[in-house]
Amino acid sequence: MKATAKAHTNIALIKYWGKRDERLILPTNNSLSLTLDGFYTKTTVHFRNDLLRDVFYLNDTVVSGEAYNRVTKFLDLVRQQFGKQDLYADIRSTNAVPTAAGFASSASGFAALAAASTRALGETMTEEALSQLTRQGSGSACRSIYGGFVEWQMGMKADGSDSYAVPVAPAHHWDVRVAAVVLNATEKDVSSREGMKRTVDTSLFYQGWLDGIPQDLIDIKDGIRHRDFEKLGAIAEANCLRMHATTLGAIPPFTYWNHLTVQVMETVRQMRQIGIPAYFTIDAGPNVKVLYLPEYEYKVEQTLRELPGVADVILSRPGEGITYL
Ligand code: FM0
Repeated sequence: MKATAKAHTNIALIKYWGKRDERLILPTNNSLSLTLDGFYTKTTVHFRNDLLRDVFYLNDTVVSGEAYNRVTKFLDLVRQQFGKQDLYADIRSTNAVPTAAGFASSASGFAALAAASTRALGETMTEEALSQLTRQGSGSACRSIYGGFVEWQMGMKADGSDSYAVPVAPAHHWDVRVAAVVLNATEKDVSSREGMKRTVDTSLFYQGWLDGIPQDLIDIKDGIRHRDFEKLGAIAEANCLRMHATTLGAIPPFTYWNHLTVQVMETVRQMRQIGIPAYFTIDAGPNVKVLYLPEYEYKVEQTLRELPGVADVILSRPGEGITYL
């Protein structure tokens, strides 16, 4: 009754930003991401008859509070799905993602937890079913089941049975790199969950965000198919800007950017002006991810590291989907 799985995080190029059902985690739009090899979570789940509650260790430290509650709530779903209501687990996760740096460790975390917990119960699941289950832990996590370029199809059904990720192109299709720029002083005050809810409920710009999605998806998939980096980068950057624009139209308004965020965005634009193809994308926090091609790696990394306020630059390649260890 024990299994270990590894999952990588992913960066959204077309963002998931808003839910139509909060309990089942059903989104208002399709999203598309690239799985990254640089950041991953390894999780061992051991169901044991002698436990009266779940115990969860992250990087060898026992976890309580909100993070613990999200994990046990997710395992409740798993237990319910497979009729194992009274079986509790010892869960050990290690994150090769700087959790405190504001990276979405929830994507790799819930994907690894879903894979390890179902395998520990002896269940073999299709990737589609695993993605559906993972989605209910954290929406963006359902894309981490697959490697490379992945689309989360929002689905139409009220029960969520048609809302899961599908592969678009494997990791080896195209070596697009991502530099994660870690900024100093990144206190995150609005979670993605809270931020997207406020935006859906109140932002005057939300409909505009939704209106842009279908064309973005068509164009970015075309860019991926033809390995057209300028096309991929320009669409990802514009999509990110429109997502962040919705936060400015919310009541009360908010933004995830600080002055260092804007400085990195400006630097990326300047790199393009001198002939370095680089594009940015930003999630629900101030850190910036920069997309580039391998031949520009040295220049991109040096330029970003020289900026004041940059604590670290972590480079990543396309990564693989779930693996069992
Ligand atoms: O990854 O409420 O998955 O598509 O990262 O747990 O379903 O943490 F930029 C924001 C991720 C949102 C875009 O939201 O939310 C993306 C974001 P949950 P998530």
